[in-house]
Amino acid sequence: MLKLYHSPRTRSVRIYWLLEELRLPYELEVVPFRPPLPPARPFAQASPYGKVPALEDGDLTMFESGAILEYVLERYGEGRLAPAPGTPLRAPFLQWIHFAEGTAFPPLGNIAWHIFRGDAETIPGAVADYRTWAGAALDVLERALSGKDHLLGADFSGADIMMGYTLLCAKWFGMLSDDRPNLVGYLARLEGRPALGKALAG
Ligand SMILES: N[C@@H](CCC(=O)N[C@@H](CS)C(=O)NCC(=O)O)C(=O)O
Repeated sequence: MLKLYHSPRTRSVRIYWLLEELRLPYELEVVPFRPPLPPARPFAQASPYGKVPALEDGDLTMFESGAILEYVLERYGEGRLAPAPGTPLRAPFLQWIHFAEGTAFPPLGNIAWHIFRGDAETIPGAVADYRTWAGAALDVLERALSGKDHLLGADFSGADIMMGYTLLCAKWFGMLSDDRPNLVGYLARLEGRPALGKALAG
Protein backbone atom coordinates (compact mmCIF):
# COMPACT_ATOMS: atom_id res chain seq x y z
CA MET A 1 0.00 0.00 0.00
CA LEU A 2 1.16 3.53 -0.71
CA LYS A 3 2.19 5.58 2.32
CA LEU A 4 2.30 9.39 2.21
CA TYR A 5 4.17 11.53 4.72
CA HIS A 6 2.28 14.80 4.97
CA SER A 7 2.37 18.04 6.94
CA PRO A 8 -0.63 20.36 6.73
CA ARG A 9 -0.39 23.21 4.20
CA THR A 10 2.99 22.07 2.86
CA ARG A 11 3.81 20.78 -0.61
CA SER A 12 2.57 17.34 0.48
CA VAL A 13 -0.93 18.79 -0.07
CA ARG A 14 -0.22 18.12 -3.76
CA ILE A 15 0.20 14.39 -3.29
CA TYR A 16 -2.65 14.07 -0.78
CA TRP A 17 -4.85 15.85 -3.33
CA LEU A 18 -3.62 13.59 -6.17
CA LEU A 19 -4.28 10.36 -4.23
CA GLU A 20 -7.77 11.59 -3.40
CA GLU A 21 -8.51 12.54 -7.03
CA LEU A 22 -7.43 9.07 -8.14
CA ARG A 23 -9.30 7.39 -5.26
CA LEU A 24 -6.32 5.16 -4.53
CA PRO A 25 -5.97 3.33 -1.23
CA TYR A 26 -3.12 4.76 0.84
CA GLU A 27 -1.87 5.24 4.36
CA LEU A 28 -1.41 8.80 5.57
CA GLU A 29 1.19 9.70 8.16
CA VAL A 30 0.78 13.29 9.32
CA VAL A 31 4.05 14.66 10.69
CA PRO A 32 4.30 18.04 12.42
CA PHE A 33 6.05 20.62 10.25
CA ARG A 34 9.18 21.98 11.90
CA PRO A 35 10.35 25.13 10.08
CA PRO A 36 14.08 24.76 9.46
CA LEU A 37 15.01 27.89 11.40
CA PRO A 38 18.57 28.20 12.72
CA PRO A 39 19.95 26.34 14.59
CA ALA A 40 17.68 23.63 13.11
CA ARG A 41 18.79 22.41 9.72
CA PRO A 42 16.69 21.61 6.65
CA PHE A 43 15.83 17.95 5.97
CA ALA A 44 14.83 17.44 9.59
CA GLN A 45 11.19 16.45 9.20
CA ALA A 46 10.02 13.11 10.60
CA SER A 47 9.87 11.46 7.18
CA PRO A 48 12.18 9.52 4.86
CA TYR A 49 14.75 12.03 3.50
CA GLY A 50 13.55 14.60 6.07
CA LYS A 51 11.22 16.47 3.70
CA VAL A 52 7.51 16.46 2.96
CA PRO A 53 6.11 15.08 0.83
CA ALA A 54 7.66 11.62 0.84
CA LEU A 55 6.00 8.53 -0.56
CA GLU A 56 6.65 4.85 0.09
CA ASP A 57 5.46 2.19 -2.33
CA GLY A 58 6.75 -1.20 -1.22
CA ASP A 59 10.55 -1.07 -1.47
CA LEU A 60 10.48 2.32 -3.20
CA THR A 61 10.81 5.56 -1.25
CA MET A 62 10.59 8.91 -3.05
CA PHE A 63 10.67 12.61 -2.40
CA GLU A 64 10.10 15.67 -4.68
CA SER A 65 6.43 16.38 -5.27
CA GLY A 66 6.66 16.67 -9.05
CA ALA A 67 8.50 13.37 -9.41
CA ILE A 68 6.07 11.64 -7.04
CA LEU A 69 3.12 13.00 -9.01
CA GLU A 70 4.56 11.79 -12.32
CA TYR A 71 5.35 8.37 -10.80
CA VAL A 72 1.91 7.86 -9.29
CA LEU A 73 0.15 8.88 -12.51
CA GLU A 74 2.37 6.58 -14.58
CA ARG A 75 2.07 3.61 -12.22
CA TYR A 76 -1.52 3.92 -10.98
CA GLY A 77 -3.23 6.61 -13.06
CA GLU A 78 -4.67 4.27 -15.70
CA GLY A 79 -4.65 7.18 -18.14
CA ARG A 80 -6.34 9.63 -15.78
CA LEU A 81 -5.12 13.22 -15.20
CA ALA A 82 -2.22 12.97 -17.68
CA PRO A 83 -1.98 13.10 -21.47
CA ALA A 84 -0.23 10.00 -22.81
CA PRO A 85 3.47 10.31 -23.77
CA GLY A 86 3.80 11.36 -27.39
CA THR A 87 0.45 13.14 -27.56
CA PRO A 88 0.31 16.93 -28.21
CA LEU A 89 -0.63 17.91 -24.65
CA ARG A 90 2.18 15.91 -23.04
CA ALA A 91 4.77 18.68 -23.50
CA PRO A 92 2.72 21.46 -21.89
CA PHE A 93 1.71 19.00 -19.14
CA LEU A 94 5.39 18.46 -18.24
CA GLN A 95 6.20 22.15 -18.67
CA TRP A 96 3.55 23.29 -16.19
CA ILE A 97 4.43 20.60 -13.65
CA HIS A 98 8.01 21.85 -13.57
CA PHE A 99 7.17 25.54 -13.85
CA ALA A 100 4.97 25.19 -10.75
CA GLU A 101 7.77 23.97 -8.49
CA GLY A 102 10.94 25.02 -10.32
CA THR A 103 10.12 28.62 -11.25
CA ALA A 104 6.87 29.92 -9.74
CA PHE A 105 7.32 28.48 -6.25
CA PRO A 106 10.90 29.51 -5.25
CA PRO A 107 10.25 33.25 -4.76
CA LEU A 108 7.12 32.37 -2.75
CA GLY A 109 9.15 29.93 -0.65
CA ASN A 110 11.71 32.65 0.01
CA ILE A 111 8.96 35.01 1.18
CA ALA A 112 7.62 32.29 3.51
CA TRP A 113 11.09 31.70 4.92
CA HIS A 114 11.55 35.37 5.77
CA ILE A 115 8.12 35.44 7.38
CA PHE A 116 9.04 32.39 9.52
CA ARG A 117 12.34 34.01 10.50
CA GLY A 118 10.61 37.28 11.29
CA ASP A 119 13.43 39.20 9.59
CA ALA A 120 11.88 40.26 6.31
CA GLU A 121 13.84 43.50 6.34
CA THR A 122 17.27 42.04 7.16
CA ILE A 123 18.31 42.18 3.52
CA PRO A 124 16.76 45.45 2.34
CA GLY A 125 14.66 44.94 -0.73
CA ALA A 126 14.91 41.14 -0.78
CA VAL A 127 11.25 40.43 -0.10
CA ALA A 128 10.24 43.15 -2.57
CA ASP A 129 12.41 41.42 -5.19
CA TYR A 130 10.84 38.02 -4.42
CA ARG A 131 7.41 39.57 -4.80
CA THR A 132 8.44 40.99 -8.20
CA TRP A 133 9.72 37.59 -9.37
CA ALA A 134 6.63 35.78 -8.06
CA GLY A 135 4.42 38.39 -9.73
CA ALA A 136 6.19 37.90 -13.06
CA ALA A 137 5.55 34.14 -12.89
CA LEU A 138 1.91 34.80 -12.02
CA ASP A 139 1.65 37.08 -15.06
CA VAL A 140 2.83 34.22 -17.28
CA LEU A 141 0.07 32.05 -15.84
CA GLU A 142 -2.53 34.78 -16.11
CA ARG A 143 -1.86 34.93 -19.87
CA ALA A 144 -1.70 31.13 -20.24
CA LEU A 145 -5.13 30.70 -18.65
CA SER A 146 -6.87 33.19 -20.89
CA GLY A 147 -9.98 31.46 -22.26
CA LYS A 148 -9.12 28.18 -20.51
CA ASP A 149 -10.62 26.42 -17.51
CA HIS A 150 -7.40 24.52 -16.80
CA LEU A 151 -3.77 24.61 -17.87
CA LEU A 152 -4.29 22.07 -20.64
CA GLY A 153 -7.64 23.46 -21.72
CA ALA A 154 -10.97 22.00 -20.66
CA ASP A 155 -9.62 18.99 -18.78
CA PHE A 156 -8.24 19.03 -15.23
CA SER A 157 -4.83 17.27 -14.96
CA GLY A 158 -1.93 16.62 -12.61
CA ALA A 159 -0.38 19.87 -13.81
CA ASP A 160 -3.26 21.73 -12.16
CA ILE A 161 -2.52 19.93 -8.90
CA MET A 162 1.12 21.07 -8.98
CA MET A 163 0.16 24.64 -9.90
CA GLY A 164 -2.84 24.75 -7.60
CA TYR A 165 -0.67 24.42 -4.50
CA THR A 166 1.69 27.14 -5.77
CA LEU A 167 -1.29 29.44 -6.32
CA LEU A 168 -2.69 28.67 -2.88
CA CYS A 169 0.61 29.87 -1.43
CA ALA A 170 0.40 33.02 -3.56
CA LYS A 171 -3.08 33.59 -2.15
CA TRP A 172 -1.96 32.91 1.45
CA PHE A 173 0.83 35.48 0.97
CA GLY A 174 -1.59 38.10 -0.32
CA MET A 175 -0.40 37.96 -3.94
CA LEU A 176 -3.60 36.98 -5.70
CA SER A 177 -6.06 39.78 -6.30
CA ASP A 178 -8.66 40.84 -8.81
CA ASP A 179 -6.04 42.31 -11.13
CA ARG A 180 -5.34 38.70 -12.18
CA PRO A 181 -8.93 37.58 -12.88
CA ASN A 182 -8.00 34.44 -14.83
CA LEU A 183 -5.95 33.17 -11.89
CA VAL A 184 -8.61 34.07 -9.33
CA GLY A 185 -11.25 32.16 -11.32
CA TYR A 186 -8.92 29.22 -11.94
CA LEU A 187 -8.02 28.87 -8.27
CA ALA A 188 -11.68 29.10 -7.28
CA ARG A 189 -12.43 26.21 -9.68
CA LEU A 190 -9.64 24.15 -8.14
CA GLU A 191 -10.76 24.99 -4.59
CA GLY A 192 -14.20 23.66 -5.50
CA ARG A 193 -12.79 20.15 -5.95
CA PRO A 194 -13.64 17.91 -2.98
CA ALA A 195 -10.25 16.16 -3.19
CA LEU A 196 -8.43 19.45 -2.57
CA GLY A 197 -10.85 20.27 0.25
CA LYS A 198 -9.93 16.99 1.93
CA ALA A 199 -6.19 17.55 1.43
CA LEU A 200 -6.41 20.99 3.01
CA ALA A 201 -8.51 19.81 5.94
CA GLY A 202 -5.92 17.46 7.39
N1 LIG B 1 10.98 20.55 -4.19
C1 LIG B 1 10.49 19.78 -3.08
C2 LIG B 1 10.43 20.67 -1.86
C3 LIG B 1 10.05 19.92 -0.61
C4 LIG B 1 10.13 20.83 0.61
O1 LIG B 1 11.07 21.63 0.75
N2 LIG B 1 9.14 20.71 1.47
C5 LIG B 1 9.12 21.55 2.62
C6 LIG B 1 7.69 21.74 3.09
S1 LIG B 1 6.72 22.63 1.90
C7 LIG B 1 9.91 20.90 3.73
O2 LIG B 1 9.84 19.69 3.94
N3 LIG B 1 10.67 21.70 4.46
C8 LIG B 1 11.32 21.28 5.63
C9 LIG B 1 12.80 21.28 5.59
O3 LIG B 1 13.38 21.73 4.58
O4 LIG B 1 13.35 20.82 6.56
C10 LIG B 1 9.11 19.21 -3.43
O5 LIG B 1 8.45 19.75 -4.33
O6 LIG B 1 8.70 18.21 -2.82
